[in-house]
Amino acid sequence: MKTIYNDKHPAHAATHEFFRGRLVPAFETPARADFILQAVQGADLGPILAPVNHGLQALARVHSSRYLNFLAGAWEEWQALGGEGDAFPAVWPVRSLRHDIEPQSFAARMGLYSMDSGTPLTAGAWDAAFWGAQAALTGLDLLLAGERSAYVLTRPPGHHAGSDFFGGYCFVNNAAVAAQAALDQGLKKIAILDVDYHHGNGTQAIFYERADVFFASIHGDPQTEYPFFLGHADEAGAGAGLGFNANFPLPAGATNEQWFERLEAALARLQAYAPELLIVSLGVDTFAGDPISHFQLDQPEFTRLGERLARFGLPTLFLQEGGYATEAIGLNVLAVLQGFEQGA
Ligand code: OKP
Ligand code: ZN
Repeated sequence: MKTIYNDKHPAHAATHEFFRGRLVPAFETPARADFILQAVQGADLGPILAPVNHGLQALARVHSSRYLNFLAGAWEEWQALGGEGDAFPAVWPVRSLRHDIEPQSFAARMGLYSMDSGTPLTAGAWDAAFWGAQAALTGLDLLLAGERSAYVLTRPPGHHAGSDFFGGYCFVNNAAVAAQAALDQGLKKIAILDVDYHHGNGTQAIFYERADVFFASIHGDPQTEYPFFLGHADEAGAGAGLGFNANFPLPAGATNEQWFERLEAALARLQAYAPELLIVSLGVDTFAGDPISHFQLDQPEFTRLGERLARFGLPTLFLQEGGYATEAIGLNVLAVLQGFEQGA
């Protein structure tokens, strides 16, 4: 399996994030991707390629242009204001406040375009996120040229980012960009399977009213787990998209048996949809040792996941999402990818 490595990822390097009332060391760090790269290289998984620039247009197919313009210039604006350290939002347009007018104030736009205060906007966030999406598009190219699978090694992750907001460490929704690009190149039905511990609210929302992308997700119950405000089992899609969204929330602390049972249920829904391409939002924060999550998967289960996805039998694009047990992340990801290769 080929890996597309976003070598611009270190440009996004937050030192701290807000957690329980104070700044704590950031969980989403460059070291995560470094460990994965090391594991992929050490195992000789296959060639490691650089992303090819497909331009901004592919991002604009799923993100609003005012949001992309904001992201591209945010660091400069923050610097011009004398911002010290990373930028964080502090005010949000909640219910009854307006979203149609884009305020001049940078602080106001930080809130308009974000969903939480846990996502530091750094000097290199845009560069890293832009090239992450390019890496996803490059991986898609490989599949469209006939490869059976590809792995996109990138950070920051993408699945929480909506059409016009960042959050949950995410800025550009790589899975959505890749799915839309596949449709734009003539495919008709795309399946996205999100196995990250956290519900992929951004991906779900982007395709919620559409029938050409089926989004299925297994995740910690939003009653207690981030992103809290989306990811419930009754979210089935709307309008033309009704019936093309499926959520499988599990309580924090769920067993591996429960997790694989939900995986089967999710795959059954996707299979009935008869998609042409599978995009996997591959978070490995389902790992038993993850510091911010509460499932129990370990390396044998990650291998089993990879084998099962191989038996699903579709061209498969793996996109890196979460996973915060930094020292273990490389072997956890590798277990999925090698399981996939073995499960051919
Ligand atoms: C991103 B991805 C922990 C607070 C949690 C948000 C979690 C985002 C997870 N200090 N903040 O889905 O792995
Ligand atoms: Zn996650």
